[in-house]
Amino acid sequence: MQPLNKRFPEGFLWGGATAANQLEGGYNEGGKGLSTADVITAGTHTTPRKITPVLEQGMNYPSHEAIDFYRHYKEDIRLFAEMGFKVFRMSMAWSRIFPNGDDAQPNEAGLKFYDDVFAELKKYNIEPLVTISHYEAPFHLAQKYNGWSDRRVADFYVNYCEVIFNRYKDVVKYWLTFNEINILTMPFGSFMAGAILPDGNTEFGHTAGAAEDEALRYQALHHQFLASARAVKLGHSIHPDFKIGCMIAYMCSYPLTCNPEDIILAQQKDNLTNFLCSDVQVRGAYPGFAKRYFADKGIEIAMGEQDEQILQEGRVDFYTCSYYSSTCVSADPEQEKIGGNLSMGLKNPYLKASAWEWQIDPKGLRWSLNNIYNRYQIPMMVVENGLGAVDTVEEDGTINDDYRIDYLRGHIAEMKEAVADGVELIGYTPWGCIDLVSAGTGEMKKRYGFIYVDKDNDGQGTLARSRKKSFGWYKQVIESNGEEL
Ligand code: BGP
Repeated sequence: MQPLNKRFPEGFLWGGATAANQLEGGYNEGGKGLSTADVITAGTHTTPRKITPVLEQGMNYPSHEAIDFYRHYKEDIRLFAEMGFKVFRMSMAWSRIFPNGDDAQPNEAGLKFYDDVFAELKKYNIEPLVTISHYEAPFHLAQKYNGWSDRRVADFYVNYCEVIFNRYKDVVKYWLTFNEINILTMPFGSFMAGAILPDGNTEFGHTAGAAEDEALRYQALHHQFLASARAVKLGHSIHPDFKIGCMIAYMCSYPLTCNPEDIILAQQKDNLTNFLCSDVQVRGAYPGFAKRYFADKGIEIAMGEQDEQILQEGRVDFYTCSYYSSTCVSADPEQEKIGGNLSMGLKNPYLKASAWEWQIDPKGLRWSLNNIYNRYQIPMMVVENGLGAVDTVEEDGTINDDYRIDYLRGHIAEMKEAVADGVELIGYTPWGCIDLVSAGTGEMKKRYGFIYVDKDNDGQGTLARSRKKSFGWYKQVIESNGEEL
């Protein structure tokens, strides 16, 4: 027996992750149409965001300027290169390419913008990892078709894919069809992930929670599955070397106790929230527990005759997920009062939480990676992970984000353990490698970056970039391929 080599593999893809609507700005420049993200106002941890179909004067819509990557991309990519990035996860704004989503022709200026971004990445040998749809769609598709609830939106999406696959086939190899596709199963995902307009109540994240809403979300999800599968098949026909993956918000939920009721509940939650989508995207068919759930809830998914075949023929090449925290579940409703209720589940007495109540659990990442890999045995990437925190700029301009270093160090160490366990992990792109707008709250002060951006919650600031302490630390992590943590 060889001694165990506890190291990240050679060629491991170290980098960082972002999304267009949280980063780019230039929301109405270069012929871009309004996207669903562009009509959501800023909020805070305690005040909800609002969806305003007609833009209101004087309102702060964080996506409109974001951190203006639109104009700063050269500077930002230079900083990523300085850290030694091998890969950069970004998304494309669909409405930059098809301003309305259902246009006959793509917008050349939008395509040109990404030509320029990819050329800049190429200069530094940074591999792009492109999310085709990250929490946005052309707003027109929401207004005219009620977003993904309409099957025709899948055709528009596939058309968009065809255009970008052909345009960028020589510069982009890694693609993700939908960001955190499983978020569409949750009430707050309707508009953000599904472009489904809220009925009456325009509070971001709000749906009536009624049974028909759930059925509509699963129908919309089915349309995204079809769109994803068709994109995979099409992508492979356009370039056989394309690697096209799924992306799941992996939510690690432990049973609160060893009561078998809690164990079953945790497993059910793992199945429904984490594995339903990846089973369809990786294995090409709905799992039995999904069919049972639909039957129990009286949900009937309208399926076309070819749909099963489409799903089967469009299986992804690799699996990716976000991982931020873990929670607990209990079959005992009293536990909510006793144990403490976090926004995402029950408190774990062994863990500390971030200022936004996200529990910090590096070991949960090792557990999750093993759990996923045991099921699929295909290459995996962690494409989001990180600590959202308030940073302080010292008088001398330094930002000493040791808490962020601690968080990432712990998670990278556990990824290394997972690699030693046999998990085929090929890359890691921590979230918000440069400070950007929070997807959940619309805030700027919830920062994840190695690079600080001078902008506050009200949208004020110079947008100047500066290196945090974690910048130098991550550079050394990449240089040493994860040996120096
Ligand atoms: C994921 C999203 C990202 C992102 C991240 C952090 O769910 O894919 O877009 O922003 O979470 O969340 P937040 O920005 O709410 O802190």
